Amino acid sequence: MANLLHKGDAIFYYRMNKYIILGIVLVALIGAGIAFRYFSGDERKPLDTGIVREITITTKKDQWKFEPDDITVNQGDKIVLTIINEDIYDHGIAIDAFGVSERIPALGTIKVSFVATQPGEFPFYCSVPCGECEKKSCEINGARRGHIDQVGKLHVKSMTTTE
Ligand SMILES: [Cu+2]
Repeated sequence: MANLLHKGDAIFYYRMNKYIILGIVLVALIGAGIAFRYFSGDERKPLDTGIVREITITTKKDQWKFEPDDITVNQGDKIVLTIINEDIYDHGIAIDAFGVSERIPALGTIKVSFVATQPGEFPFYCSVPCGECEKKSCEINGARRGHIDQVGKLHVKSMTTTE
């Protein structure tokens, strides 16, 4: 059969082969890329270390303050918060980034847990209107605090090497 091919045909087939080989190489590269992503634990996949981190937070009596109000955790850890309300009125806790929103009943204790999947700095705050300081006795350093002051920060340290 080959001897029936004209010279032009041979060049045509040679070029076609080049494109087919190029195509195969391309498909193989893309496939390898997908496989690498899949097996190497791409950082866009939610991280879950299986480590449980227990933290206790207290809402101090008549201070409209979470104690502690600055918390650092590792990405991928399961955070179990125990929140103790020292006040005779309700408070709340919300961490929007992790879908946390709970009421903390007066003089009550609640537990909330979530996995800190994404790294960064996230605010947490009281999500239940709880009033404010109305008398001299609850002033802190000459300032009267209230619901809007009851905020904190959650730092989630990245556990991937890209950050
Ligand atoms: Cu409040």
